[in-house]
Order: sequence, then C-alpha cells, then structure tokens
Amino acid sequence: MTPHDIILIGAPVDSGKDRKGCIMGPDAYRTAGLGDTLNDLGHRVTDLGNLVAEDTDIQDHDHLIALPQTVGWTQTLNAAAKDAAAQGLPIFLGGDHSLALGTVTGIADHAASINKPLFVLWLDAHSDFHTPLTTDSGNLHGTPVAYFTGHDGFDAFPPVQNPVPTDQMCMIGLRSVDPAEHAALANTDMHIADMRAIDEGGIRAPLAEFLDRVSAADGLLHVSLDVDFLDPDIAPAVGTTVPGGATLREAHLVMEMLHDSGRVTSLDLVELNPFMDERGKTASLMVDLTASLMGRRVFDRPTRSFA
Ligand code: Z70
Ligand code: MN
Ligand code: MN
Ligand code: MN
Repeated sequence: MTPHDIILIGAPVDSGKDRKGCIMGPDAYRTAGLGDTLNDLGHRVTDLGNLVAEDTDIQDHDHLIALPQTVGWTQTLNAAAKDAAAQGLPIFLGGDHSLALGTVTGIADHAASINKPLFVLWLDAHSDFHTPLTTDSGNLHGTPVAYFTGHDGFDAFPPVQNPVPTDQMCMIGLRSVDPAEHAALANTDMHIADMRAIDEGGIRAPLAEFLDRVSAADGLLHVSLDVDFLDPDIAPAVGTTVPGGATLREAHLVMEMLHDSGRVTSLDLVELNPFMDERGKTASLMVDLTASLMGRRVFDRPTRSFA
C-alpha cells in the first residue's frame, strides 16, 4: 500500500444549521483514535489541531442562519485546504457540511494550480444544492454544492475562482431532496445514484463508472462523507436522521473501492454530532470507514476460496 502524508485539520464548524453539537466533531474523531489508526496503516499523519474562523464585517441576515460565521469559515477553510492539498492528503474533521463551502473551493483552487481536473464524490442523504435564495430552512449546510459548482445567490461569500463542473460530480445515497433542489438538479448533468438506484442495481456500478471517468481524466478526487449517508441505525449521531441509508457493508465497499482506485486526494468527514451519539459508535464507525478508504482490508484480492 502506498503510504500517504495525511494532514488532519479540525474544522469545528457549527454555524451551518440551528442544532448545535458538530463543534465537538473533531475531538470525537481524535478520541475514537483516527490519527493512530491511520498511522498504524503505515501513513505519516500530522494533526494541525482545530482551526478558528476568520472574523468578517458581514451583517447578520434575517433568514440565513449565522451568515457572518459561515462566510468566515469559508475564507479560513478555503485557504487551509489550498495549502494542505499542496502538501499531502488533507482530511477535514467536521463540523457540519457548510465546511465544504471552503474545503471544496480551496481544493479546486489547488487543482487548477497544477492543471488537473477536480472530481467530487458527495456521499449524503441530501443534495445540499440550495442557494441562499432558495433555502427554506436558512441552514447553509444545505448549500455547498450550489456554491462550489458556481451558482448565483452567494453574494456575501468570496467569489468562486474555480467552479467544479457538475459532470465531474457524483452524488450517492440521496433520499431527501427539496423541490427547489430537485428542479435545479434537473438542469445539470450531475451523476446521481439515489437510494432507489442503489436498491435496484447495487452501489458498486455507479461508483465504478465514476471512478473510471476520474482515472481517464487523470483527475484529483475529493470525497465529502456526510454521516447521514449511513443508515441511522448504525450512525445515530446526526441532527436529523433520514431512514433508509447505506448499510455498513455498502459503506465499507465504497471506501474499499475508493482506496483501490488510488485517486482520492482529500476527504471531508461531516455532520457528526457527538452529542447525539450512542457510546461513540458513530464516531468509531466513521474512523473505521476512513481506515477502509486509506487501505485497511481483510484480504488482498482475489480472496482465497474456501469452497
Ligand atoms: C434541507 C435544508 C441538510 C442535513 C443537509 C436539509 C439540508 N434540504 N440537512 N444536511 N443534515 O434545510 O436545506
Ligand atoms: Mn493508499
Ligand atoms: Mn450534507
Ligand atoms: Mn446530509
């Protein structure tokens, strides 16, 4: 297995929605042993600790929740992601999904600087494709994909220098999409495998097709893993549970395929709310999934037959 220089970056972003608790995410991952686990797999691991959001002079907004704080995080994380991507494989320890406003745009700036296309895999129950103009909830964690793909309505945020083309994005696990997001997605060539597609055809095919395209383009691949991609029975530590998510085996298979592709260059771990967890089981599962992504396996394939 190729050892990587892994850079852990704590991003205790809690401004992207009403319900508090994601602020504890980075320390829960550390408590669950993320650094040692990756180190034991043979990687070199550096933990940069937790970042603090820049101050901004933006005014509070009457509908958008914590707009100034989220803009500050976007600036901070954009710069941190750009820096870290030039030095290793950053893993952003969230924090809610609004952190991807900064991480993905920063990674996209890095990709542009080395003339490589950036692909993004979005593992989530939600499409997070609202804009500040369409969100009913005012929760900015529902908006990052619209922002980094270059949609309008983000005037309070830094202009996106290198929007990610939607045909370089794949979403897997969707089962909660609002009408405005649905309408906006219909105008894109985003690759989407919702839960029905997974039930009918399995999770392997859409991911394999996407990874082939990443390889053919010699692209970088950013993975954004929302805890609610997983079924709430195995991953209860999220603010709003959405039934019918990915199983333990589906999630590990995705991670193992990602590892085998050799393509993943950055990762977000988002929406863990340790306050909602049961004896740390969600934090531990997220660490195990990250280990699969970074090379943990039971056997090298092909698996010996015991028949
Ligand atoms: C809904 C909204 C959301 C979680 C993203 C939900 C957004 N579309 N929720 N991740 N947990 O409020 O915009
Ligand atoms: Mn590897
Ligand atoms: Mn999300
Ligand atoms: Mn979600």
